[in-house]
Amino acid sequence: MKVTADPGDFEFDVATTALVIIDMQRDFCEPGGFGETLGNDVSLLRGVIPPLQRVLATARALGMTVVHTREGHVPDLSDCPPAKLHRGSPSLRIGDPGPKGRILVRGEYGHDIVDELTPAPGELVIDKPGKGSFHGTALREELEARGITRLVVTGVTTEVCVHTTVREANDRGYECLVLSDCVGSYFPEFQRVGLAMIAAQGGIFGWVAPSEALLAVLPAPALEGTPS
Ligand code: C5J
Repeated sequence: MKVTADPGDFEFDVATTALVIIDMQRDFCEPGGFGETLGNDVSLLRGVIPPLQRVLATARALGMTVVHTREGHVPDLSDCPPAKLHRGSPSLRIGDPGPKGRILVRGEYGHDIVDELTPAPGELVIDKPGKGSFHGTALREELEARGITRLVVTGVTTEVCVHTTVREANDRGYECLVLSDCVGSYFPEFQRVGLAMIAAQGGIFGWVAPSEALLAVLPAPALEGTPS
């Protein structure tokens, strides 16, 4: 299959491509979490959810490998480098109690994925201590075990965890397609430039396309209640 993308067609097949959904956690997408403690308007990320739901529904119907990631730390914060813990002047720091539980701590309500995109049984959930999805995780081994060579990358935020993951994936030999309307930033300028950087120079890190371009080449999933 070929998706019309920037800087050119992205070729893939369903069996060897994973949908990767990065950090669609309450801590980033809802008030009272990590994103808001840093002074961000979290409502800017909510627009990603509807197109991502459509892509996720299609991926599930086609039996594609689906990977969800979550950024966060173990409760004693032993996997959180002091540099990350003490940086900046957020209203609450990582590990502090907030309205959705301890900020960016595994097992807390705020650390989990938003209701609209709850992982289905059998889907991979990768807990990561850093911005990249490969650093400090078994993601590479999990992908290799499933014969995955290409990634369709979505989630938040475009210029931080999405970018870091695409760069890590690129260095590990994965071909990445980033869906422009399924990734989000708190900063419209970073969204624009972040996407441009991926596809520049002949696709220095990968390809970029809107989700409709991908959905146009995938078989439409059967609608619930529709006779087959
Ligand atoms: C950030 C992320 N922005 N998921 N994390 O700290 O992009």
